[in-house]
Amino acid sequence: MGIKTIVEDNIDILVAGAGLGGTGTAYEARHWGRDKKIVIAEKANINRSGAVAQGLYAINCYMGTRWGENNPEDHVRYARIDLMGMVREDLLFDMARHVDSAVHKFEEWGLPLMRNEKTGAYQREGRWQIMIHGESYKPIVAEAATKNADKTYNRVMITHLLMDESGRNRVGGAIGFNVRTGNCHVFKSKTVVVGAGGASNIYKPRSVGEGAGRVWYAPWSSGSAYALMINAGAKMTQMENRIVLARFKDGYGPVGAYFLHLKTYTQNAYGEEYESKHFPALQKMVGKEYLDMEASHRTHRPIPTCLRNHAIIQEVAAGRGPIHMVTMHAFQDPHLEEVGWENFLGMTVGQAVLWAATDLDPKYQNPELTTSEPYVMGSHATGCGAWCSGPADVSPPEYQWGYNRMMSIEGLFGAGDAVGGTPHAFSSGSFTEGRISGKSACQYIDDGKAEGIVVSDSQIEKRKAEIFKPLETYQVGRNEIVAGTVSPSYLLPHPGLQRLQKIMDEYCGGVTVNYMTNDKLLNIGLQKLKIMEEDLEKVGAEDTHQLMRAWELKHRHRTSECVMQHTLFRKETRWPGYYYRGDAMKLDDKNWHCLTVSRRDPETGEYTLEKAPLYHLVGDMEDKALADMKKSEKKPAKKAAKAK
Ligand code: SFD
Ligand code: AMP
Repeated sequence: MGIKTIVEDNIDILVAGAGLGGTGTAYEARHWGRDKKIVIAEKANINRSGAVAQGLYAINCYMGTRWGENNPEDHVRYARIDLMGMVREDLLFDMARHVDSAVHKFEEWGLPLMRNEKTGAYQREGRWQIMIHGESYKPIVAEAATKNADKTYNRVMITHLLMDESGRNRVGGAIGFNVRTGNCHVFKSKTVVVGAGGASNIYKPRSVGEGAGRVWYAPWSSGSAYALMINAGAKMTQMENRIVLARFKDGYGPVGAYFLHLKTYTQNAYGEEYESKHFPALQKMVGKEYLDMEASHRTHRPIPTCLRNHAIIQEVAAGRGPIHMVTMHAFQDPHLEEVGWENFLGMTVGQAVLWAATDLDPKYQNPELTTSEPYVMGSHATGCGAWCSGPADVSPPEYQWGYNRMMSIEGLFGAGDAVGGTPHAFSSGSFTEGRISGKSACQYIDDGKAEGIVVSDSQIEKRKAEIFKPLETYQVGRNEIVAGTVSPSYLLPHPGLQRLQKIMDEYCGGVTVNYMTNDKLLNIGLQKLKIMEEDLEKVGAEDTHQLMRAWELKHRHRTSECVMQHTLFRKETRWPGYYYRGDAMKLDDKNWHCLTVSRRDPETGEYTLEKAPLYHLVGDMEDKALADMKKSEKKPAKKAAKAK
């Protein structure tokens, strides 16, 4: 075929995608595997890749155990409430008990963490979030990873995992191509840790036309983590749990710092509080256990993210939109005004630029909020991802089959968005999961589990032909026409993406249908995705950049199919505000208090779905930290009263 092939052999740990999860893996694997060969394959440049490319203004997962703030159990309870009960408590607990040490490392490596001048503790934004000057967050963690890896391949997109052919359900490496040179890259490895991130742009975004490309999660998050694992036959969990986010309109600026630190609040177009109006009906849908305003008030228990969305969606549908974030009060305080702007300058520059460009000064005008299109990911207020084995000391037998964070395929591990059932990990928790995977992978190799892996040349040649086919399809088809964009014999990646987004939007609960779907729509959608898959055989790529787009599209398509299958399987509306099953509008604990697990057969393409038990390993009682928080909140109030 005339394409240069570069083979990297005898790898112990291959990191496929080095964002926050993958960098954690490379760092930790070196500690436990001084003698191990660690190689990173990264689609972009590790220094500015992934969701944290632009930086962040907060680390959203930090227990603060050192300062007596929270225990890991508290965090499990919090995430469980936020996700309407559906989390892998073993994995969450395991992440939470280690996350603080990752954050302390970040500080050691030079990340500026803000401090509370009075207590010396890290400056809290909210109960779990600490504030950082985080524009350079990604280069800092990237340095730790590259220094510990034997080799970092930038600009190499992994398209497939390679499988062991010795008769075991075991991984043998990965294959892909350099998006600049077009070289084929083969990685023969004893273990692979997938850290290739979540998926944006699989649903039609609100921003189209001139705004296209502006989305909340990174536009380059192409669902590769999911597609690589699904195509290899790994079991997936909670893929129906896509996330919708309340965001500042058009710039997609996050709201956490505003709600939690600036103490801003929302109101409808007429200046009214609207959330409580929707809660009685919502309580009927989900039950008192999941929405109890009185208890929330008493215990400071947050309203789940999806239910807050629900109130916005309902209020706008009732004709009382837009929803505004009331910033005008907070911004009168010069310090809070500075924080408000800096929050975006360090994380979502586009939001600050948009406000400046449209003469919107939040000090004098309350900006609009909206609910975003859905995203598929596993580290924010959502837990899509692979079905992974948990830690031996905590996990019940159904959750534990060997090595921590190993998937249902031997030697295949995951971190961050790739791992299912672990929401609220965010950047720090994803890095921590990467560390856990790196350590486990070393143990797996040291236990002799990776002996005798066979990856034949014919497997590699087959994949290679598949990877580069879009270049050939374009070259041949291009001769049939005068202009390059519309051809009878090929489909280009961008129109293909728009087709996918339209299907997901209309049939699987996107923005144009107000997040509504049902069994009929889902079945039609699945049929359309199947037909689209046939057409994806004819995707054409003009150059290696478009070849990357072609593979991103294929990965997004596979991720979408899995989301659609899961959404059809879970016959209830578990997360109102994320999506609604019109044919099953209530939360149904009797039948669906369970996790969902799927597997796609790589040979036939057929999915098998099953229910997995949902174990509540952490008790329900109100935690000590909450009680302490309530006490400390009362003190300043008394002081303020005295001062007056
Ligand atoms: O405000 C391939 N996130 C936030 N986390 C926080 O801790 N605080 C915040 O303030 C956060 N907020 C936020 C966040 C993200 C974004 C985009 C915004 C705001 C605007 C979330 C975290 O960023 C997120 O949880 C982690 O980054 C997840 O880590 P990980 O490792 O699962 O994903 P990644 O970092 O995106 O990295 C993926 C890497 O894989 C590469 N890649 N490489 C090879 N082959 C392929 N086929 C590949 N496909 C992808 C990518 O290039 C990347 O390097 S707030 O909203 O809450
Ligand atoms: P966001 O900026 O929306 O991505 O959220 C950042 C962090 O703040 C996450 O941990 C969210 O769960 C949390 N958060 C955002 N909004 C609220 C809110 N209204 N109440 C409680 N927590 C919130």
